[in-house]
Amino acid sequence: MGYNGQSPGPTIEVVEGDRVRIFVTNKLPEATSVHWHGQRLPNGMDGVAGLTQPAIPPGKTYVYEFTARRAGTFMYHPHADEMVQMAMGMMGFWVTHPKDPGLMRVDRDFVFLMSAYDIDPGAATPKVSTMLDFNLWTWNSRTFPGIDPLVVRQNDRVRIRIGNLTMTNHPIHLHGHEFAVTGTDGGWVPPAARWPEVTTDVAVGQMRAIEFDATEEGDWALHCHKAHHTMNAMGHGVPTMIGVDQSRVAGKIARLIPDYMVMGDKGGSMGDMEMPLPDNTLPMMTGRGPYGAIEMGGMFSTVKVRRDLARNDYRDPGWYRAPAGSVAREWQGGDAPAPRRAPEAPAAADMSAMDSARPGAHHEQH
Ligand SMILES: [Cu+2]
Repeated sequence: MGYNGQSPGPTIEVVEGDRVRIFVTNKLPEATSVHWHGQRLPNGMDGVAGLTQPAIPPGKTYVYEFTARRAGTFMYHPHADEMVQMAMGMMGFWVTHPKDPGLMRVDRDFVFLMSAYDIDPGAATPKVSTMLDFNLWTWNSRTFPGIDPLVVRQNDRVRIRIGNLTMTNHPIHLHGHEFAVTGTDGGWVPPAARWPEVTTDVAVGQMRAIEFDATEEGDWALHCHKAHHTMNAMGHGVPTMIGVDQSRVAGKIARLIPDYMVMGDKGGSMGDMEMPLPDNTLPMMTGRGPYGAIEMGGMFSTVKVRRDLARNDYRDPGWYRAPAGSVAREWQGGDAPAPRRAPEAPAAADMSAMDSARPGAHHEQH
């Protein structure tokens, strides 16, 4: 599904003040509409089926027409049978550039739309009645390692626009740099109202533009901070096996099920395991980096900051080559210093002395 055969649909880019006419032909077997999320427009162009227009019947073409009055970042999605149509990937991005090209100028301007799907391993059709328990968390309907890196030149001013059309919030975290939220669905954030961040939560139905100066060379992780959002489909309700000795039973099961794997008695690390998977199933997490497995899937990518990119050449430069001596390494300097323990807790008598010094601390005893 999606729009024009893709999900997300095409990113629509216009300039502030442009008069825009959009033809929407409904090739679905059911009615639809398109809502232009965040736009200032005539009420009848807002795309809420039943409220501001009749739903677009299957096979019919409707036209939307309005002036892009405000610069910023917007989204579009159906406002008819939303649960089904959005679960099937119908959504897209809209960027209205400022009329003054010098306003909020950046060197690199990225957009990605977050969407979530619930697709059983081996299946191809998303479950359309899932409310919260999705199993694929995507940027532009892709999961890591299938998401391109964001390639920038050192000292570039970088903007990343992030829209959330999933059913939960996503704390988006950037490594190695501080950023400011410079835009929301409501427009640019005035400079005096910004503060430095390394993580910003993007709530349901929201859009955030973050900006930073890419001063630090390297391959910097950019990801959602919910751990299960950087994984692909996995069994729900997997039991915790840490500390369980499965060695005796494993051999017996393997005689019955040749592909059987002992899982997780030392932890859940899956990055280096090759499990047999049903067709049409994404591995849970399989990215590989220069130092081994990157145990990530889902909402994860990298911002690759390089000093030596040719002008306007933003092809993937490969992995960062760290200067000698600047990578975490095994300690080879003789005995490591002994770990320092926390000082002993104060004796009970001291504790009560401290408590009684605090006004109101001993209410119960009085
Ligand atoms: Cu998330």
